[in-house]
Amino acid sequence: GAGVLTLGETMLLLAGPGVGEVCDLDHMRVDTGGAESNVAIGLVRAGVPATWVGRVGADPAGDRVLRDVGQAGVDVVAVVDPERSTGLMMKERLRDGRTRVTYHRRHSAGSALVPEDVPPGLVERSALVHVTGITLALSESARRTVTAVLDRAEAAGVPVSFDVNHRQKLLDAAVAREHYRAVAARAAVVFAGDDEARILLGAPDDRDAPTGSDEDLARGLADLARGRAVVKLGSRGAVSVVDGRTTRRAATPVRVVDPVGAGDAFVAAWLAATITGADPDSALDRAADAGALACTVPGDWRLPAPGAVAEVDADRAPDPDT
Ligand code: KDG
Repeated sequence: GAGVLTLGETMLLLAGPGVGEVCDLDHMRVDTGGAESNVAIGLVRAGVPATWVGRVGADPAGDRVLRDVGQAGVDVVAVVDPERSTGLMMKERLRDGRTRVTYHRRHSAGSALVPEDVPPGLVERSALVHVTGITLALSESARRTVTAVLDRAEAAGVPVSFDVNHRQKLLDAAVAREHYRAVAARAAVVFAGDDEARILLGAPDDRDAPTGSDEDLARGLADLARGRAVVKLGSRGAVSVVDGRTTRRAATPVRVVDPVGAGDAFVAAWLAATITGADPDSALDRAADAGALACTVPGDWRLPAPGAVAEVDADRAPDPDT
C-alpha cells in the first residue's frame, strides 16, 4: 500500500495570542486543526505519505483548511459542500492555565461526511487506515462513513488504527461507548487516554471506571482490539502492549505552551515508527518525544522551527486528554 489514509473534520481555529477570554480579546490568531489531519501531517513529517479525506464549506475557512493540510504535504481528497459552512473552533488560555475549547461545528460541512466521499480504490491501496472517535461522534452519516471505510479495509486486508479521542462536548460517554468498542474490535491498534480506556472497558450499565493499573488498562484494550494498544498518560508518560509485550515510558519533560494536538503528534510518530519497522520500545520513545515537542508551541499541528531547542522544565510536562 501507498501510505496512511485518514478521514475526519478539520476546522478553522481561532486562538488567543496569550491568556484571555474571547470576551476580552482584541484579536486572535487564525489557524486550522483537526485530529485526523493533524495525524496525517505528523506522518508526512516522519516520512510516511498520508491522505486525508474530509468535507469543507465553499467559504474562506474551507479554503484555509485545504491550503494548510495540503501545504503540509498531505494528499487532500476533499468535497466542497456549497450547502454548509466549515466548522470553527476557538481556543482560549484561561488565567488558571487551562485551555478552553469551544466548537461551532453542529451541522458543519465536515460533519456531513458520507461514504461516497471516499473514492473507490483509496482505502484498498492504503497501507493503513486511521480513524478516531471524533468522526464517530459528528453525525450519523459520518459514523456510517467510518463503518463503510472499515468494511472496505477489512475486505482488502488493510489494517486499521483507532484513536478513541473522546469528546464529551460531542457525544456522551455512555452513548459513545458501544461505537468505540465496535471500532476497537476491528482495529489492529487502539490509542486511548487512561480515562478513555476506562470508558471502553467499563461495564455498560456502570459508568464507574474499572480500577486497574495503567498496564491493566492497556492489556484490556489490547484484548478488545487485535493485540495492540497504546495508553497515553499525558504527564505520566505512556504504556503500550504489542503482541503480549508491555512497555512503559515516562513523559519527555517540556515547558507546556499548548497541549492540544500532542496526542495526535504522539499517534503519528508511533504509527510512522511502527510502519517503518521500529520495535515497540523505540516506537513508544519516538511517540513520547513527538507528543512532548508538540506541547512546546501553540497550534494543533505546528512544531518548533527546525533547530529550535525545546526548553526543558521537569515540573511542567504534557497534560492528559490531549
Ligand atoms: O486532537 C486535537 C484536536 O482536538 C483538534 O485539532 C481539533 O479535531 C479536533 C477536535 O475535534 O477537537
